Amino acid sequence: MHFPRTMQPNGTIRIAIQKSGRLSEGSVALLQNMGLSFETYQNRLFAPCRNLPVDILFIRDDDIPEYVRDGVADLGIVGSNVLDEQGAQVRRMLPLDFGYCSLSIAVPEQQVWKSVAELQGKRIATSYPVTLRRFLGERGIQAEVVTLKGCVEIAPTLRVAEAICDLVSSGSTLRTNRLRAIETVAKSQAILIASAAVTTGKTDMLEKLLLRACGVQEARKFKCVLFDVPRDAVSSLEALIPGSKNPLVIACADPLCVAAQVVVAEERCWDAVERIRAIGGRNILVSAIEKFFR
Ligand code: PRT
Ligand code: ZN
Repeated sequence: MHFPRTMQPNGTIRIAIQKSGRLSEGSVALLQNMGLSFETYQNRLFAPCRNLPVDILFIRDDDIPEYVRDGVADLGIVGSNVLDEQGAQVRRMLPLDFGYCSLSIAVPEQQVWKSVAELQGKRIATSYPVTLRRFLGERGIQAEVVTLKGCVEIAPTLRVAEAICDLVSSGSTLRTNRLRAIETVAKSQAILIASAAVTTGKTDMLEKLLLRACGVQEARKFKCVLFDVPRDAVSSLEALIPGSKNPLVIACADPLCVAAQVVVAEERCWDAVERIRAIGGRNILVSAIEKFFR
């Protein structure tokens, strides 16, 4: 695909995201949360941002590493599985906490094989031949890698291969095809990538965008907890709630009570609520954080 130069006035940043697929929604949501304002109508290939010198390119996910490597796009969002397979020379900036899946080796349910070591001399069908060969090589397993573009899961039924190596998320495709995962080759999630060679004149804007992306991602990991607590219990907060160092404490009309605010990791949130209640905390409000810059 060819994007005319006129679409990229000097200094304008280009961000490549998947046009239509599993990463599209998460990618658009991230960019919008970063304050980029652009249209997402169907069949779009290109959208200029209204409020910043940024253009969004909508392309196939497999093309994203190459676009970023060649500097056609400055930033991109792609699964780490694609990066690993292509070995593209790009900078991995930030894991994005969506598009989770694992590249797994699976065998027909009725087979007794329990580990990849038992696949010596067998054929394994995959769309990820580079990653699979590397994995087999590291384990000293001599299996034949059969490269398929898609529909890998039917390879054992068609007797094209004895096993497969494909992406798995819910596992329902494996179950439907009466396959069983026996080994994880790699885990994957969406990643923000950047071009290794940054064009002069773009550095400031790129740094701004990366700061915004980090702020959005960081916010997802934490909750803000606001509550009333007896004044004499405040000193125990720090010991009680990991990460609540230096809590914000505000005086209340009742001199025996204060309002306190702590930021806690999402996974510790329920625990924190119980601990706050245990020291007499009440009116506990737990809210999402939209952006978080440490
Ligand atoms: O057209 P384009 O080339 O852009 O899209 P695509 O069809 O190549 O990609 P797409 O949208 O299927 O996947 C894009 C990226 O999403 C992948 O590169 C992964 O990083 C990520 N991802 C996350 C997945 C899955 N989960 C996933 N489950 N990609 C593919 N799958 C497929 C898998 O290949 C298998 O066919 O879904 C099936 C298994 O899913 P479950 O839920 O049944 O286990
Ligand atoms: Zn693809």
